[in-house]
Amino acid sequence: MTGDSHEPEPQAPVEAAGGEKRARNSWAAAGFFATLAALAVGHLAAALAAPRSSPLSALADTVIAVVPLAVSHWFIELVGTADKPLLTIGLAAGVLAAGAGLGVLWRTRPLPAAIGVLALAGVGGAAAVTRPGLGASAAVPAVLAAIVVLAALAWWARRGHAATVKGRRGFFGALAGVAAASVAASWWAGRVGPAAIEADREAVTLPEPDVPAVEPGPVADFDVDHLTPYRVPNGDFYRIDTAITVPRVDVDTWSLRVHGMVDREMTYTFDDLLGRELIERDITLACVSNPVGGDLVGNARWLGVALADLLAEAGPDPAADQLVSRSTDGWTAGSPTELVFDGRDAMIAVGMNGEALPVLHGWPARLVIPGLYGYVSATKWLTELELTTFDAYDAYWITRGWSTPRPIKTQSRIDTPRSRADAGTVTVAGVAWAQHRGIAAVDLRIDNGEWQPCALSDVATGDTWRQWRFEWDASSGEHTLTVRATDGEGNPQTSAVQGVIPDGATGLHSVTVTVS
Ligand SMILES: Nc1nc2c(c(=O)[nH]1)N[C@H]1C(S)=C(S)[C@@H](COP(=O)(O)O)O[C@H]1N2
Ligand SMILES: [Mo]
Repeated sequence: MTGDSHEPEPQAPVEAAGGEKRARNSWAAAGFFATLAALAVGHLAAALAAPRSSPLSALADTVIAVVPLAVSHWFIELVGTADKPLLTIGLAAGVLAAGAGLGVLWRTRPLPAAIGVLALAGVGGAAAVTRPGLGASAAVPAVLAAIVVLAALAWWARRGHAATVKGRRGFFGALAGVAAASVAASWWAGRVGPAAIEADREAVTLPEPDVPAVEPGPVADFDVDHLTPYRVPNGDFYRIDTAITVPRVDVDTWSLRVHGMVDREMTYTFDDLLGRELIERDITLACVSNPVGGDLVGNARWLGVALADLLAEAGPDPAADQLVSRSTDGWTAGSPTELVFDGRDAMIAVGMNGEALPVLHGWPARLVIPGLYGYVSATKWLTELELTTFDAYDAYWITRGWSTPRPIKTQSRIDTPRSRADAGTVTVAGVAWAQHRGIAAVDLRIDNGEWQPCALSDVATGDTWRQWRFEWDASSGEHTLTVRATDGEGNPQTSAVQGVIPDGATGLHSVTVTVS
Protein backbone atom coordinates (compact mmCIF):
# COMPACT_ATOMS: atom_id res chain seq x y z
CA MET A 1 0.00 0.00 0.00
CA THR A 2 1.38 3.36 -0.96
CA GLY A 3 -1.28 5.38 0.75
CA ASP A 4 -1.85 7.22 -2.49
CA SER A 5 -5.45 6.19 -2.56
CA HIS A 6 -6.05 8.24 0.55
CA GLU A 7 -4.90 11.42 -1.14
CA PRO A 8 -7.77 13.63 -2.23
CA GLU A 9 -8.46 13.21 -5.96
CA PRO A 10 -7.69 16.30 -8.04
CA GLN A 11 -10.87 18.04 -9.21
CA ALA A 12 -11.87 16.46 -12.50
CA PRO A 13 -12.70 18.85 -15.30
CA VAL A 14 -16.38 18.83 -16.30
CA GLU A 15 -15.80 17.18 -19.71
CA ALA A 16 -13.61 14.55 -18.11
CA ALA A 17 -16.39 13.73 -15.66
CA GLY A 18 -18.74 13.27 -18.62
CA GLY A 19 -16.08 11.21 -20.38
CA GLU A 20 -15.71 9.09 -17.29
CA LYS A 21 -19.40 8.30 -17.33
CA ARG A 22 -19.29 7.54 -21.05
CA ALA A 23 -16.33 5.26 -20.56
CA ARG A 24 -18.09 3.38 -17.78
CA ASN A 25 -21.18 3.01 -19.93
CA SER A 26 -19.19 1.63 -22.82
CA TRP A 27 -17.52 -0.94 -20.54
CA ALA A 28 -20.94 -1.88 -19.22
CA ALA A 29 -22.16 -2.27 -22.80
CA ALA A 30 -19.15 -4.46 -23.61
CA GLY A 31 -19.94 -6.68 -20.61
CA PHE A 32 -23.61 -6.80 -21.57
CA PHE A 33 -23.07 -7.76 -25.22
CA ALA A 34 -20.31 -10.24 -24.36
CA THR A 35 -22.67 -11.95 -21.91
CA LEU A 36 -25.53 -11.90 -24.42
CA ALA A 37 -23.34 -13.62 -27.01
CA ALA A 38 -22.10 -16.07 -24.38
CA LEU A 39 -25.60 -17.09 -23.26
CA ALA A 40 -26.60 -17.65 -26.87
CA VAL A 41 -23.44 -19.60 -27.73
CA GLY A 42 -23.98 -21.75 -24.64
CA HIS A 43 -27.55 -22.31 -25.70
CA LEU A 44 -26.42 -23.38 -29.16
CA ALA A 45 -23.79 -25.76 -27.80
CA ALA A 46 -26.51 -27.33 -25.67
CA ALA A 47 -28.98 -27.49 -28.53
CA LEU A 48 -26.49 -29.53 -30.52
CA ALA A 49 -25.93 -32.11 -27.80
CA ALA A 50 -28.18 -31.95 -24.72
CA PRO A 51 -30.69 -29.08 -24.86
CA ARG A 52 -31.35 -29.15 -21.12
CA SER A 53 -27.68 -28.21 -20.48
CA SER A 54 -28.16 -24.68 -21.82
CA PRO A 55 -26.82 -22.57 -18.88
CA LEU A 56 -29.91 -20.36 -18.81
CA SER A 57 -32.32 -23.27 -19.06
CA ALA A 58 -30.42 -25.26 -16.42
CA LEU A 59 -30.41 -22.24 -14.11
CA ALA A 60 -34.16 -21.80 -14.50
CA ASP A 61 -34.71 -25.54 -13.95
CA THR A 62 -32.64 -25.28 -10.76
CA VAL A 63 -34.65 -22.31 -9.50
CA ILE A 64 -37.86 -24.27 -10.09
CA ALA A 65 -36.43 -27.25 -8.20
CA VAL A 66 -35.27 -25.31 -5.14
CA VAL A 67 -37.77 -22.49 -4.72
CA PRO A 68 -40.16 -23.00 -1.77
CA LEU A 69 -43.77 -23.87 -2.66
CA ALA A 70 -45.08 -20.63 -1.10
CA VAL A 71 -42.93 -18.59 -3.47
CA SER A 72 -43.65 -20.56 -6.65
CA HIS A 73 -47.34 -20.63 -5.79
CA TRP A 74 -47.39 -16.86 -5.29
CA PHE A 75 -45.63 -16.37 -8.62
CA ILE A 76 -47.97 -18.73 -10.51
CA GLU A 77 -51.03 -17.05 -8.95
CA LEU A 78 -49.63 -13.77 -10.23
CA VAL A 79 -48.64 -14.70 -13.78
CA GLY A 80 -50.27 -18.10 -14.49
CA THR A 81 -48.65 -20.26 -17.15
CA ALA A 82 -46.44 -17.34 -18.24
CA ASP A 83 -44.37 -18.42 -15.21
CA LYS A 84 -41.69 -20.25 -17.18
CA PRO A 85 -41.03 -17.63 -19.89
CA LEU A 86 -41.01 -14.89 -17.23
CA LEU A 87 -38.64 -16.81 -14.97
CA THR A 88 -36.29 -17.39 -17.90
CA ILE A 89 -36.44 -13.77 -19.03
CA GLY A 90 -35.90 -12.57 -15.45
CA LEU A 91 -32.86 -14.80 -15.01
CA ALA A 92 -31.47 -13.70 -18.38
CA ALA A 93 -31.89 -10.06 -17.34
CA GLY A 94 -30.10 -10.78 -14.07
CA VAL A 95 -27.20 -12.54 -15.78
CA LEU A 96 -26.89 -9.74 -18.37
CA ALA A 97 -26.90 -7.11 -15.62
CA ALA A 98 -24.18 -9.05 -13.82
CA GLY A 99 -22.25 -9.20 -17.12
CA ALA A 100 -22.56 -5.42 -17.51
CA GLY A 101 -21.33 -4.94 -13.95
CA LEU A 102 -18.36 -7.22 -14.57
CA GLY A 103 -17.56 -5.20 -17.71
CA VAL A 104 -17.37 -2.03 -15.59
CA LEU A 105 -15.26 -3.81 -12.99
CA TRP A 106 -12.86 -5.12 -15.67
CA ARG A 107 -11.88 -1.57 -16.56
CA THR A 108 -10.18 -0.98 -13.22
CA ARG A 109 -9.75 -4.49 -11.82
CA PRO A 110 -9.52 -7.06 -14.60
CA LEU A 111 -8.51 -10.01 -12.43
CA PRO A 112 -11.48 -9.91 -10.01
CA ALA A 113 -13.73 -9.27 -13.02
CA ALA A 114 -12.39 -12.34 -14.82
CA ILE A 115 -12.89 -14.37 -11.65
CA GLY A 116 -16.42 -13.01 -11.49
CA VAL A 117 -17.06 -14.20 -15.06
CA LEU A 118 -15.78 -17.66 -14.17
CA ALA A 119 -17.94 -17.73 -11.05
CA LEU A 120 -21.04 -16.76 -13.03
CA ALA A 121 -20.34 -19.42 -15.66
CA GLY A 122 -19.57 -21.83 -12.82
CA VAL A 123 -23.07 -21.35 -11.43
CA GLY A 124 -24.58 -22.10 -14.85
CA GLY A 125 -22.32 -25.11 -15.33
CA ALA A 126 -23.03 -26.46 -11.86
CA ALA A 127 -26.76 -26.06 -12.47
CA ALA A 128 -26.48 -28.08 -15.69
CA VAL A 129 -24.26 -30.82 -14.27
CA THR A 130 -26.52 -31.36 -11.26
CA ARG A 131 -29.74 -31.68 -13.33
CA PRO A 132 -31.02 -35.24 -13.10
CA GLY A 133 -30.24 -37.14 -16.27
CA LEU A 134 -27.28 -34.92 -17.21
CA GLY A 135 -23.61 -35.63 -16.54
CA ALA A 136 -20.26 -33.83 -16.43
CA SER A 137 -20.40 -33.05 -20.16
CA ALA A 138 -23.37 -30.78 -19.43
CA ALA A 139 -20.79 -28.21 -18.23
CA VAL A 140 -19.45 -27.73 -21.77
CA PRO A 141 -21.95 -25.00 -22.78
CA ALA A 142 -21.11 -22.99 -19.65
CA VAL A 143 -17.38 -23.38 -20.30
CA LEU A 144 -17.86 -22.10 -23.86
CA ALA A 145 -19.93 -19.22 -22.53
CA ALA A 146 -17.13 -18.27 -20.12
CA ILE A 147 -14.60 -18.37 -22.95
CA VAL A 148 -16.77 -16.05 -25.06
CA VAL A 149 -17.04 -13.45 -22.28
CA LEU A 150 -13.35 -13.63 -21.33
CA ALA A 151 -12.21 -13.36 -24.95
CA ALA A 152 -14.59 -10.52 -25.73
CA LEU A 153 -13.68 -8.48 -22.66
CA ALA A 154 -9.95 -9.15 -23.07
CA TRP A 155 -10.14 -7.84 -26.62
CA TRP A 156 -12.20 -4.89 -25.45
CA ALA A 157 -9.63 -4.07 -22.79
CA ARG A 158 -6.73 -4.19 -25.26
CA ARG A 159 -8.20 -2.45 -28.27
CA GLY A 160 -11.97 -2.11 -28.30
CA HIS A 161 -12.53 0.51 -25.62
CA ALA A 162 -10.09 2.86 -27.31
CA ALA A 163 -11.67 2.42 -30.75
CA THR A 164 -13.70 5.11 -32.47
CA VAL A 165 -17.39 5.32 -31.67
CA LYS A 166 -17.99 3.50 -34.94
CA GLY A 167 -15.49 0.80 -34.02
CA ARG A 168 -17.07 0.28 -30.62
CA ARG A 169 -20.53 0.03 -32.10
CA GLY A 170 -19.20 -2.43 -34.65
CA PHE A 171 -17.91 -4.59 -31.83
CA PHE A 172 -21.23 -4.54 -29.98
CA GLY A 173 -23.03 -5.23 -33.25
CA ALA A 174 -20.78 -8.21 -33.93
CA LEU A 175 -21.52 -9.67 -30.49
CA ALA A 176 -25.25 -9.11 -30.97
CA GLY A 177 -24.90 -10.78 -34.38
CA VAL A 178 -23.19 -13.81 -32.80
CA ALA A 179 -26.06 -13.97 -30.31
CA ALA A 180 -28.75 -13.76 -32.99
CA ALA A 181 -27.02 -16.31 -35.22
CA SER A 182 -26.61 -18.71 -32.28
CA VAL A 183 -30.26 -18.43 -31.32
CA ALA A 184 -31.29 -19.05 -34.94
CA ALA A 185 -28.91 -22.01 -35.18
CA SER A 186 -30.29 -23.43 -31.90
CA TRP A 187 -33.75 -23.23 -33.32
CA TRP A 188 -32.56 -25.01 -36.45
CA ALA A 189 -30.76 -27.67 -34.36
CA GLY A 190 -34.01 -28.32 -32.52
CA ARG A 191 -35.74 -29.06 -35.82
CA VAL A 192 -33.14 -31.03 -37.74
CA GLY A 193 -30.19 -31.55 -35.39
CA PRO A 194 -29.53 -34.54 -33.13
CA ALA A 195 -32.09 -33.29 -30.61
CA ALA A 196 -34.78 -33.14 -33.28
CA ILE A 197 -37.24 -35.87 -32.44
CA GLU A 198 -40.34 -34.69 -34.21
CA ALA A 199 -39.39 -36.79 -37.26
CA ASP A 200 -39.07 -39.93 -35.07
CA ARG A 201 -42.42 -39.17 -33.60
CA GLU A 202 -44.08 -38.63 -36.93
CA ALA A 203 -42.56 -41.84 -38.27
CA VAL A 204 -44.39 -43.91 -35.65
CA THR A 205 -47.46 -45.73 -36.85
CA LEU A 206 -49.47 -46.64 -33.83
CA PRO A 207 -51.06 -50.10 -33.97
CA GLU A 208 -54.83 -50.34 -33.80
CA PRO A 209 -56.03 -50.84 -30.24
CA ASP A 210 -56.72 -54.45 -29.25
CA VAL A 211 -59.37 -53.14 -26.89
CA PRO A 212 -60.92 -49.97 -28.36
CA ALA A 213 -62.43 -47.31 -26.13
CA VAL A 214 -66.12 -47.66 -25.44
CA GLU A 215 -67.88 -44.86 -27.29
CA PRO A 216 -69.66 -42.59 -24.81
CA GLY A 217 -72.92 -42.56 -26.77
CA PRO A 218 -74.54 -40.32 -29.36
CA VAL A 219 -74.23 -37.11 -27.34
CA ALA A 220 -70.72 -36.94 -25.88
CA ASP A 221 -70.64 -33.37 -27.15
CA PHE A 222 -73.44 -30.87 -26.85
CA ASP A 223 -73.59 -28.50 -29.77
CA VAL A 224 -72.98 -25.30 -27.81
CA ASP A 225 -70.59 -22.49 -28.76
CA HIS A 226 -67.69 -21.92 -26.33
CA LEU A 227 -68.31 -25.23 -24.57
CA THR A 228 -65.08 -27.21 -24.09
CA PRO A 229 -65.17 -30.30 -26.31
CA TYR A 230 -65.46 -33.73 -24.69
CA ARG A 231 -62.08 -34.64 -26.15
CA VAL A 232 -59.65 -31.73 -26.10
CA PRO A 233 -57.40 -31.60 -29.21
CA ASN A 234 -53.72 -32.18 -28.40
CA GLY A 235 -52.74 -28.65 -29.37
CA ASP A 236 -55.23 -27.18 -26.87
CA PHE A 237 -54.59 -29.64 -24.06
CA TYR A 238 -53.33 -27.98 -20.88
CA ARG A 239 -49.67 -28.46 -20.14
CA ILE A 240 -48.11 -28.54 -16.69
CA ASP A 241 -44.60 -29.68 -15.79
CA THR A 242 -41.38 -28.46 -14.24
CA ALA A 243 -39.35 -28.54 -17.47
CA ILE A 244 -37.98 -25.30 -18.88
CA THR A 245 -36.48 -27.23 -21.78
CA VAL A 246 -38.76 -30.13 -22.61
CA PRO A 247 -36.91 -33.47 -22.43
CA ARG A 248 -36.17 -34.77 -25.92
CA VAL A 249 -36.12 -38.51 -25.67
CA ASP A 250 -34.36 -40.61 -28.30
CA VAL A 251 -36.91 -43.36 -28.84
CA ASP A 252 -34.26 -45.76 -30.21
CA THR A 253 -32.30 -45.80 -26.97
CA TRP A 254 -35.25 -45.17 -24.65
CA SER A 255 -36.32 -47.90 -22.25
CA LEU A 256 -38.71 -48.39 -19.40
CA ARG A 257 -37.22 -50.15 -16.40
CA VAL A 258 -39.33 -51.82 -13.71
CA HIS A 259 -37.40 -52.33 -10.48
CA GLY A 260 -37.42 -51.95 -6.70
CA MET A 261 -39.46 -54.35 -4.58
CA VAL A 262 -39.96 -56.91 -7.36
CA ASP A 263 -38.95 -60.53 -7.95
CA ARG A 264 -37.17 -59.66 -11.19
CA GLU A 265 -36.24 -56.41 -12.86
CA MET A 266 -37.76 -55.90 -16.26
CA THR A 267 -36.84 -53.57 -19.11
CA TYR A 268 -39.03 -52.67 -22.08
CA THR A 269 -38.21 -50.85 -25.30
CA PHE A 270 -40.68 -48.69 -27.18
CA ASP A 271 -41.20 -51.53 -29.69
CA ASP A 272 -41.85 -53.92 -26.78
CA LEU A 273 -44.69 -51.63 -25.69
CA LEU A 274 -46.13 -51.32 -29.20
CA GLY A 275 -45.99 -55.10 -29.58
CA ARG A 276 -48.12 -55.74 -26.51
CA GLU A 277 -51.86 -55.73 -26.15
CA LEU A 278 -52.92 -52.10 -26.48
CA ILE A 279 -55.96 -50.67 -24.76
CA GLU A 280 -57.65 -47.41 -25.64
CA ARG A 281 -59.40 -45.33 -22.99
CA ASP A 282 -60.96 -41.92 -22.55
CA ILE A 283 -59.50 -40.49 -19.35
CA THR A 284 -59.64 -36.97 -17.92
CA LEU A 285 -56.43 -35.55 -16.44
CA ALA A 286 -56.61 -32.82 -13.84
CA CYS A 287 -53.94 -30.75 -12.16
CA VAL A 288 -54.07 -30.38 -8.39
CA SER A 289 -53.18 -26.71 -8.83
CA ASN A 290 -56.28 -26.02 -10.91
CA PRO A 291 -58.29 -23.31 -9.17
CA VAL A 292 -62.10 -23.46 -9.07
CA GLY A 293 -63.28 -22.55 -12.58
CA GLY A 294 -59.77 -23.04 -13.99
CA ASP A 295 -58.67 -24.83 -17.14
CA LEU A 296 -55.85 -27.11 -15.94
CA VAL A 297 -57.96 -30.14 -16.77
CA GLY A 298 -58.59 -31.98 -20.02
CA ASN A 299 -59.94 -35.17 -21.49
CA ALA A 300 -58.22 -37.26 -24.16
CA ARG A 301 -58.40 -40.69 -25.76
CA TRP A 302 -55.26 -42.52 -24.67
CA LEU A 303 -53.72 -45.60 -26.26
CA GLY A 304 -51.35 -47.70 -24.22
CA VAL A 305 -50.39 -50.73 -22.22
CA ALA A 306 -52.31 -51.84 -19.14
CA LEU A 307 -50.04 -50.88 -16.25
CA ALA A 308 -51.13 -53.69 -13.91
CA ASP A 309 -50.35 -56.41 -16.51
CA LEU A 310 -46.91 -55.00 -17.20
CA LEU A 311 -46.04 -54.62 -13.52
CA ALA A 312 -47.26 -58.14 -12.76
CA GLU A 313 -44.48 -59.53 -14.99
CA ALA A 314 -41.91 -58.21 -12.53
CA GLY A 315 -43.59 -59.89 -9.56
CA PRO A 316 -44.20 -56.95 -7.21
CA ASP A 317 -43.77 -57.46 -3.47
CA PRO A 318 -47.25 -57.06 -1.91
CA ALA A 319 -45.66 -54.86 0.76
CA ALA A 320 -44.76 -52.24 -1.87
CA ASP A 321 -47.56 -49.74 -1.34
CA GLN A 322 -46.10 -47.05 -3.58
CA LEU A 323 -45.36 -47.06 -7.31
CA VAL A 324 -42.80 -44.37 -8.07
CA SER A 325 -42.70 -43.34 -11.72
CA ARG A 326 -39.65 -41.38 -12.86
CA SER A 327 -39.18 -39.29 -15.96
CA THR A 328 -36.01 -38.89 -18.00
CA ASP A 329 -35.49 -35.49 -16.34
CA GLY A 330 -35.64 -36.98 -12.85
CA TRP A 331 -39.16 -35.81 -11.94
CA THR A 332 -41.11 -38.36 -9.91
CA ALA A 333 -44.68 -39.19 -8.96
CA GLY A 334 -45.74 -41.68 -6.29
CA SER A 335 -49.03 -43.52 -6.78
CA PRO A 336 -50.75 -45.98 -4.43
CA THR A 337 -50.08 -49.51 -5.76
CA GLU A 338 -53.48 -50.53 -4.43
CA LEU A 339 -55.22 -48.25 -6.95
CA VAL A 340 -53.02 -49.41 -9.82
CA PHE A 341 -54.14 -52.99 -9.17
CA ASP A 342 -57.80 -52.38 -8.28
CA GLY A 343 -59.01 -52.92 -11.84
CA ARG A 344 -59.09 -49.32 -13.02
CA ASP A 345 -57.61 -48.51 -16.42
CA ALA A 346 -54.18 -47.35 -15.26
CA MET A 347 -51.98 -47.33 -18.33
CA ILE A 348 -48.65 -46.52 -19.90
CA ALA A 349 -49.85 -44.31 -22.73
CA VAL A 350 -48.07 -44.08 -26.08
CA GLY A 351 -50.91 -42.43 -28.01
CA MET A 352 -53.08 -39.38 -27.41
CA ASN A 353 -56.17 -38.67 -29.49
CA GLY A 354 -55.05 -40.87 -32.36
CA GLU A 355 -51.42 -39.81 -32.64
CA ALA A 356 -48.14 -40.63 -30.92
CA LEU A 357 -47.80 -38.72 -27.63
CA PRO A 358 -46.87 -35.11 -28.36
CA VAL A 359 -43.43 -34.12 -27.05
CA LEU A 360 -45.03 -31.68 -24.59
CA HIS A 361 -47.25 -34.45 -23.25
CA GLY A 362 -44.55 -37.03 -22.62
CA TRP A 363 -43.21 -38.58 -25.84
CA PRO A 364 -42.58 -41.47 -26.11
CA ALA A 365 -44.51 -42.79 -23.09
CA ARG A 366 -46.31 -41.50 -20.02
CA LEU A 367 -48.40 -42.77 -17.16
CA VAL A 368 -52.15 -42.15 -16.89
CA ILE A 369 -54.06 -43.34 -13.81
CA PRO A 370 -57.77 -42.46 -13.65
CA GLY A 371 -58.86 -40.82 -10.41
CA LEU A 372 -55.54 -39.30 -9.33
CA TYR A 373 -54.24 -35.78 -9.90
CA GLY A 374 -51.42 -35.47 -12.41
CA TYR A 375 -48.71 -34.77 -9.83
CA VAL A 376 -49.17 -38.22 -8.26
CA SER A 377 -49.84 -40.26 -11.38
CA ALA A 378 -49.28 -38.76 -14.83
CA THR A 379 -45.49 -38.92 -15.30
CA LYS A 380 -44.43 -37.76 -18.76
CA TRP A 381 -41.20 -38.85 -20.50
CA LEU A 382 -41.51 -41.95 -18.35
CA THR A 383 -38.43 -44.12 -17.99
CA GLU A 384 -38.66 -45.93 -14.65
CA LEU A 385 -41.26 -47.63 -12.51
CA GLU A 386 -40.02 -48.42 -9.02
CA LEU A 387 -41.98 -50.40 -6.48
CA THR A 388 -41.33 -49.06 -3.00
CA THR A 389 -43.25 -47.81 0.04
CA PHE A 390 -44.63 -44.43 1.04
CA ASP A 391 -42.46 -44.66 4.17
CA ALA A 392 -39.31 -45.11 2.13
CA TYR A 393 -39.70 -42.42 -0.50
CA ASP A 394 -41.34 -39.02 -1.08
CA ALA A 395 -41.85 -38.05 -4.72
CA TYR A 396 -41.08 -34.64 -6.24
CA TRP A 397 -44.07 -32.55 -5.14
CA ILE A 398 -44.50 -34.36 -1.83
CA THR A 399 -41.12 -33.07 -0.65
CA ARG A 400 -42.34 -29.58 -1.60
CA GLY A 401 -45.50 -29.49 0.49
CA TRP A 402 -48.23 -31.12 -1.61
CA SER A 403 -50.22 -33.93 -0.07
CA THR A 404 -49.61 -37.63 -0.59
CA PRO A 405 -52.23 -39.03 -3.02
CA ARG A 406 -55.87 -38.30 -2.27
CA PRO A 407 -58.91 -38.67 -4.53
CA ILE A 408 -59.66 -35.95 -7.06
CA LYS A 409 -62.18 -33.41 -5.72
CA THR A 410 -65.54 -33.19 -7.49
CA GLN A 411 -65.55 -30.05 -9.63
CA SER A 412 -67.77 -28.31 -12.15
CA ARG A 413 -67.17 -25.32 -14.38
CA ILE A 414 -69.31 -22.87 -16.34
CA ASP A 415 -67.80 -22.42 -19.82
CA THR A 416 -70.52 -20.25 -21.30
CA PRO A 417 -71.72 -17.56 -20.82
CA ARG A 418 -68.78 -16.04 -18.97
CA SER A 419 -69.73 -12.36 -18.83
CA ARG A 420 -72.52 -11.19 -21.16
CA ALA A 421 -75.64 -12.58 -22.82
CA ASP A 422 -78.66 -11.41 -24.77
CA ALA A 423 -82.02 -11.46 -22.99
CA GLY A 424 -84.15 -14.50 -23.88
CA THR A 425 -83.17 -18.15 -23.91
CA VAL A 426 -79.48 -18.55 -23.14
CA THR A 427 -77.75 -21.92 -23.10
CA VAL A 428 -75.58 -22.20 -20.02
CA ALA A 429 -73.06 -25.03 -20.35
CA GLY A 430 -69.83 -26.42 -19.00
CA VAL A 431 -68.05 -29.52 -17.79
CA ALA A 432 -67.97 -31.42 -14.50
CA TRP A 433 -65.52 -34.06 -13.29
CA ALA A 434 -64.95 -36.48 -10.43
CA GLN A 435 -62.67 -39.02 -12.09
CA HIS A 436 -63.32 -42.67 -11.36
CA ARG A 437 -66.42 -41.87 -9.30
CA GLY A 438 -68.14 -40.21 -12.25
CA ILE A 439 -70.67 -37.41 -12.42
CA ALA A 440 -74.29 -38.32 -11.57
CA ALA A 441 -75.91 -34.88 -11.63
CA VAL A 442 -75.19 -31.21 -12.20
CA ASP A 443 -77.35 -28.38 -10.90
CA LEU A 444 -77.37 -24.70 -11.70
CA ARG A 445 -78.49 -21.84 -9.50
CA ILE A 446 -79.52 -18.46 -10.88
CA ASP A 447 -78.89 -15.68 -8.36
CA ASN A 448 -80.27 -16.95 -5.04
CA GLY A 449 -82.85 -19.27 -6.58
CA GLU A 450 -83.38 -23.00 -6.24
CA TRP A 451 -80.85 -25.52 -7.59
CA GLN A 452 -82.18 -26.63 -10.98
CA PRO A 453 -81.12 -29.87 -12.69
CA CYS A 454 -79.05 -29.67 -15.89
CA ALA A 455 -79.01 -32.02 -18.86
CA LEU A 456 -75.93 -34.26 -19.01
CA SER A 457 -73.96 -35.54 -22.01
CA ASP A 458 -73.30 -39.24 -22.60
CA VAL A 459 -70.25 -40.81 -21.02
CA ALA A 460 -68.98 -44.38 -21.11
CA THR A 461 -67.18 -44.47 -17.76
CA GLY A 462 -66.68 -42.42 -14.62
CA ASP A 463 -63.10 -41.70 -15.64
CA THR A 464 -63.98 -38.74 -17.83
CA TRP A 465 -65.54 -35.40 -17.36
CA ARG A 466 -69.09 -34.84 -18.48
CA GLN A 467 -70.68 -31.90 -20.25
CA TRP A 468 -73.81 -30.30 -18.84
CA ARG A 469 -76.25 -27.71 -20.22
CA PHE A 470 -79.18 -25.65 -19.05
CA GLU A 471 -81.63 -23.48 -21.00
CA TRP A 472 -81.91 -20.24 -19.07
CA ASP A 473 -84.67 -17.72 -19.60
CA ALA A 474 -82.48 -14.67 -19.04
CA SER A 475 -83.95 -11.30 -18.13
CA SER A 476 -82.05 -8.02 -18.44
CA GLY A 477 -79.75 -7.07 -15.64
CA GLU A 478 -76.87 -8.61 -13.77
CA HIS A 479 -77.15 -12.25 -12.73
CA THR A 480 -74.96 -14.67 -10.86
CA LEU A 481 -74.84 -18.26 -12.08
CA THR A 482 -73.46 -20.98 -9.82
CA VAL A 483 -72.88 -24.63 -10.71
CA ARG A 484 -72.68 -27.69 -8.49
CA ALA A 485 -71.99 -31.32 -9.43
CA THR A 486 -72.86 -34.54 -7.63
CA ASP A 487 -70.48 -37.46 -8.05
CA GLY A 488 -71.34 -41.06 -8.87
CA GLU A 489 -71.36 -41.93 -5.17
CA GLY A 490 -74.13 -39.40 -4.56
CA ASN A 491 -71.98 -36.79 -2.83
CA PRO A 492 -72.61 -33.19 -3.86
CA GLN A 493 -69.61 -30.98 -4.54
CA THR A 494 -68.75 -28.98 -1.44
CA SER A 495 -69.28 -25.22 -1.37
CA ALA A 496 -66.54 -24.87 1.25
CA VAL A 497 -63.78 -22.76 -0.26
CA GLN A 498 -60.29 -24.25 -0.10
CA GLY A 499 -57.19 -23.23 -2.03
CA VAL A 500 -55.25 -25.63 -4.21
CA ILE A 501 -52.56 -26.43 -1.61
CA PRO A 502 -52.16 -29.17 -0.38
CA ASP A 503 -54.62 -31.50 -2.13
CA GLY A 504 -56.79 -29.55 -4.57
CA ALA A 505 -59.22 -26.63 -4.51
CA THR A 506 -62.87 -26.85 -3.50
CA GLY A 507 -65.74 -24.41 -3.78
CA LEU A 508 -68.42 -23.68 -6.35
CA HIS A 509 -67.76 -21.94 -9.66
CA SER A 510 -69.83 -18.78 -10.17
CA VAL A 511 -69.96 -16.27 -12.98
CA THR A 512 -71.60 -12.88 -13.11
CA VAL A 513 -73.42 -12.29 -16.40
CA THR A 514 -74.72 -8.98 -17.70
CA VAL A 515 -77.87 -9.61 -19.72
CA SER A 516 -79.01 -6.90 -22.12
N1 LIG B 1 -41.94 -35.55 -16.18
C1 LIG B 1 -42.96 -34.86 -15.66
N2 LIG B 1 -44.20 -35.38 -15.72
C2 LIG B 1 -45.26 -34.70 -15.22
C3 LIG B 1 -45.07 -33.45 -14.59
C4 LIG B 1 -43.75 -32.93 -14.54
O1 LIG B 1 -43.49 -31.83 -14.00
N3 LIG B 1 -42.73 -33.65 -15.09
N4 LIG B 1 -46.16 -32.78 -14.08
C5 LIG B 1 -47.34 -33.56 -13.76
C6 LIG B 1 -48.50 -32.74 -13.51
S1 LIG B 1 -48.45 -31.79 -12.10
C7 LIG B 1 -49.62 -32.78 -14.29
S2 LIG B 1 -51.03 -31.98 -13.82
C8 LIG B 1 -49.63 -33.54 -15.56
C9 LIG B 1 -50.06 -32.67 -16.71
O2 LIG B 1 -50.00 -33.39 -17.92
P1 LIG B 1 -50.14 -32.62 -19.29
O3 LIG B 1 -49.08 -31.57 -19.33
O4 LIG B 1 -50.00 -33.63 -20.37
O5 LIG B 1 -51.52 -32.00 -19.28
O6 LIG B 1 -48.36 -34.06 -15.87
C10 LIG B 1 -47.67 -34.63 -14.78
N5 LIG B 1 -46.49 -35.26 -15.29
MO1 LIG C 1 -50.40 -30.85 -11.81
